[in-house]
Amino acid sequence: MTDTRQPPLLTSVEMARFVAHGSLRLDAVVPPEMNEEGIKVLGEGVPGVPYGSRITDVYPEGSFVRRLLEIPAVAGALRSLVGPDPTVDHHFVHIREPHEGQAQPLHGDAIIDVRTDAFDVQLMYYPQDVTLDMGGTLSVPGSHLRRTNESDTGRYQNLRGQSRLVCPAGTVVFLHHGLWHGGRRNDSDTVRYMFKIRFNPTVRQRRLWDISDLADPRVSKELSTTFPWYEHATGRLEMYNRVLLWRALTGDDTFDLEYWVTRVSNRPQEDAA
Ligand SMILES: O=C(O)CCC(=O)C(=O)O
Ligand SMILES: [Fe+2]
Repeated sequence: MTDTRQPPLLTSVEMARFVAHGSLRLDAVVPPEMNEEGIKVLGEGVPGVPYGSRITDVYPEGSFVRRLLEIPAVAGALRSLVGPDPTVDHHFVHIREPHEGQAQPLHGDAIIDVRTDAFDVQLMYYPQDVTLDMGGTLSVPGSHLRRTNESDTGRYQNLRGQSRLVCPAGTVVFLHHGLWHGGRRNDSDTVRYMFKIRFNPTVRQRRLWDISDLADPRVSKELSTTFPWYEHATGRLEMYNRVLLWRALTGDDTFDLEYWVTRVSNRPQEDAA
């Protein structure tokens, strides 16, 4: 039996990597027998659930989705990112038909979302091997804190550093809700399945992961990652916004990279003597 009370939590370095990249990829964490079952379950369709549903209400014990969420690596990542008992915003089976002839435009899954201290995650589960021509999900690393509204980025094609998902069966990817992404065109002969669940946190997203390595210098290194599509100057805004998010996630209001947030928050209130 899987023990979901003590799932392996993310480390601070992994969490910082999520804050920089806007995604976390767990390759082949779902075992082959479950993937076989998953293709069937997704092919039959998974009926929608009301916004704000509890996991225990909509994914009964023993059901396919519940077992997916109980896989230790999946449970640990979910708990580290959004905490215990997140609610289900919505879920959907995304199918890209063979030779369907079109791709989904680049988008973020939020029309208006200006939160700086909280985020939702989207779990994406791929039950089959996804090859380059099968329409894996395209995403733009480091784009999640560049606020745009839903499909306003749809005009952009092929940003430098973008990633077209190619993965082994049983891969689960978690996306920050702001990450720019879109299903690619499926040029293969195979139907591509993906099951998405968006989760809303029900607790403050503070120190929910394994913080024993919080002082590891690799945390700042991860948070300083730049991506090839960033502009020389504006690209630094991403680092600035990561600092704000890292401060919110850790509760450490002194954390900074290169004094950027420290400078910008310097607004002395005392009059000169
Ligand atoms: O089909 C895909 O790969 C992506 C679908 C999508 O954008 C979404 O689930 O929000
Ligand atoms: Fe989407």
